[in-house]
Parts: sequence; C-alpha cells; structure tokens
Amino acid sequence: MILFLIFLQAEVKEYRWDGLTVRAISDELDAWLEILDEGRVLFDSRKYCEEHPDVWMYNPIDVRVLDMDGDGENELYVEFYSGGAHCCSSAYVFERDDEDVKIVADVFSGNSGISIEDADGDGDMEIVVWDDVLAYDFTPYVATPWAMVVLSRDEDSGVWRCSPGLTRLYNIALLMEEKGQDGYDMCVFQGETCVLYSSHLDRAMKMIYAGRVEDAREYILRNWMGRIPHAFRFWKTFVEELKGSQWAECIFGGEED
Ligand SMILES: [Ca+2]
Ligand SMILES: [Ca+2]
Repeated sequence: MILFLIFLQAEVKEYRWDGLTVRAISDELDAWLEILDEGRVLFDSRKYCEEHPDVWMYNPIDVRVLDMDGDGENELYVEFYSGGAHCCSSAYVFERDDEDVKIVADVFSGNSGISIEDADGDGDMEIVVWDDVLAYDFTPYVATPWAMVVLSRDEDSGVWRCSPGLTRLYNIALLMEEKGQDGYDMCVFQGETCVLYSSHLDRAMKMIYAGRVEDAREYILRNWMGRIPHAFRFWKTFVEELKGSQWAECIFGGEED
C-alpha cells in the first residue's frame, strides 16, 4: 500500500534525445535520471552513483537537449541540485556512443550554480561555474569570495576542461565591471582585529583568476588593517587555500589556450 502511494506521487518529466527517452523522475524518496532506448535502460543515475561513490548526481533540475560541441548533433546536458541551503550542484554532458551513452563533461561545483554559454563565440558551448573553494574559510557563507571558472571542450579528448585563457578573460571582465561578491561585506578577523573585508578577498581572488597574482598580493597588503608582518603570512594562507581548488592547476599554472 505504501509503495502504491509513493508510485502515485512520482513526478516524471520526459524529453526526447536523438531517438532516446530521457526521464527526470522524483518521488517521495528520491530524484533521479534515466536514459532509455525503447525501454532498455542505458543509464540510471542511482545505479551510476552506487558504482561511483564520489559522484554527486541527485535531483536533475535542468535537462537540455542541445548541440554542446557544435558538430550539428545534439548532446544531453543535465544539471543536478541537491536542494538545501547552498550545496550541492553538479552538471554532466552525455554523448551518444554507438548503442550506448557516455559522459563527456563532469562538473561538481558544490556551493555554486552552473551555466552554459558559448563564451568565445566559436559555436560550441562552454560550462561556466563559480569556484566555491573559499566557502566558509575566512567568513560566514554569505560573504564568500567568488571567481569564475570557464570549462571548454578539448578538441583531442572531447571532454570539457578548465580553460586558462577564458577563465582569465571572464575574471578580467568581472574586475572591469567591478562586480563584487553577493551577500554582505564582512570583516575578516585575526583574533579581535578586523584585518580586511571580504570584498578585498573577493577582488583579490578575481585578480588571481585573471592571472594578476602580483597585483592581488599588492592589493591585499595595501588594504591590510592589522599588524604588517601578519599580512605576509595571511597572503600565504590565502594562496594556499586557493590552491585547494579543483581547478588550481588551471588557475596557477595553466598554459594559454
Ligand atoms: Ca554535438
Ligand atoms: Ca565556445
């Protein structure tokens, strides 16, 4: 009887993708994605998560059939969002692979949303995310510093990776627009001393992601309100925290593309 009631409350959204059926399903207990070929299940996000414990793929909120790589054939783009205060968001791009499907983009953005756009105007889609690496580090969540990361399709492998060049350009644009963090400007404390504001960290983070590491250092030191020797230590800590980003290699050491 209970199972029957749950079945009644299931909500199914259905999409067609190149002869396949894509279903975003939610019931009282779960919210998942299925891809079917005439009734044969090619992909089930619940099964995939069981097989890949590190993967976050819960509650598909944005399902789109579109040409992600610009070759004239449609791919399937799916964004998942767990619900809750901020976390967690992830996005996947599925491609047809003979009789099967395969994942060619796999983005976990944690506390921030994900969007897609043709960032460089060349006909394929980039995936744009805000890096949440500093969430909860120096301030409460509302004052989190953010910078953008742009993932573009690698021609050789066909998978989406962080693009150093586009990431820099996007953050240069944010700095030019003087677009700051959302939420509140809050003190960053050392003991009882307010040494910086979160808006300073936000701007410094964008400078670093724009490729201007030295400018960011100078900016932090210039705005420091505590004892000067501590500023150098703080800068080191700040950079170390940023190097914890999943995209650190692209931000700090990426080649031009
Ligand atoms: Ca395509
Ligand atoms: Ca593009």
